[in-house]
Amino acid sequence: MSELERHFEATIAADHRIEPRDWVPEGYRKTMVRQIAQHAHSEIIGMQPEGNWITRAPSLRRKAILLAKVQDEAGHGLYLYSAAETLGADRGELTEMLISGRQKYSSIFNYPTLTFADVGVIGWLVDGAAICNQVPLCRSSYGPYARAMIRICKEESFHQRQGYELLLTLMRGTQAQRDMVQDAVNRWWWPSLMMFGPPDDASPNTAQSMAWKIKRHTNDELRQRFVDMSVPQAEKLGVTLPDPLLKWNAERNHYDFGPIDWDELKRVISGDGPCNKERIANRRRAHEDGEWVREAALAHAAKRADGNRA
Ligand code: FAQ
Repeated sequence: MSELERHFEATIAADHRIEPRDWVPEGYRKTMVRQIAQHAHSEIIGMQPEGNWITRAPSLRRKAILLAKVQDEAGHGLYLYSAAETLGADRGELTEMLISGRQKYSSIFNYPTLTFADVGVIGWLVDGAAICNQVPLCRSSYGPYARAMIRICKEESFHQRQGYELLLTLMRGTQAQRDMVQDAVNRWWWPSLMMFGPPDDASPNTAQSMAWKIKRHTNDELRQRFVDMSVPQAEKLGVTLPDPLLKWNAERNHYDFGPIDWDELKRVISGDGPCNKERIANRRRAHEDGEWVREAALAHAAKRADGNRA
């Protein structure tokens, strides 16, 4: 083992952070770029389902909150692309990989937002699942990613509360509003459980990512934590989670839950979810429409560099 490899292994074993200056094995770099890029793409594509409701928010207050939330997602995406750049990735290339379907983003953002209650349920369940998954990533072994997670989790936590508060308000409203919330919960519950990824025995990356301390828990551990956390919140809200097998198991000290449709996850990840084509087409159009801005920024930077040389 070389001196560099020894240093890498010792840093991981001591639970210290790997920094951009450190040598890393190629597999570690690839895994980190893959995860960070997928995460960044998810934040950027994740602006679309809720962005769909900005112009139709029911009040100025709800519009202002939603605008702020969607802007936060953009910030998270840019922050994460910067973290990927510290590993030598090129932001332009990552965007190309996204819009050509060569890199993934979270399955959850391929579902449609049919009513304003979906905005509340995304905040409650989708941001709730994101927090559950990302709080342990604050201790991920790659320093720039772990530090990005601290700020992102703080903002996600605000997002989750706004969603839950929106739902509490709707549940205090008319029967039609309560039905709208229940319908949104019925549609988003199972896709939220799928956000945690395939089950552990079908997750090719978990073992190595745990050994490198990139991931701190397995997909199934985090999914269980999310179910346990969500059941009392659903009770307080007065909605039913759409799973007849959901039941407290005193022996395991956890809720049991019904089987997840893994074929649906596979379909959605491989491009065949309800909104995949629309999401990518929108992202591609935005990228192409922004071409002149990138050109102008490059021309401006070149002029400034020339000016500095003169
Ligand atoms: N969707 O071996 P594993 C947000 C892929 S939150 C799509 O288990 P790994 C906030 C996986 O990449 C959402 N693909 O993989 C927000 C791998 O692909 P590859 C984003 C999935 O990496 C809220 C293959 O399947 N959060 O954006 C999914 O060990 C509201 C095999 O899977 C993150 O990205 C899926 N659900 O574990 C924004 C968190 N699951 O490349 C707007 C960071 C798995 O090998 C509004 N990421 N795949 O072919 C992670 O924690 C991990 O990457 C996992 C997957 C847990 C997602």
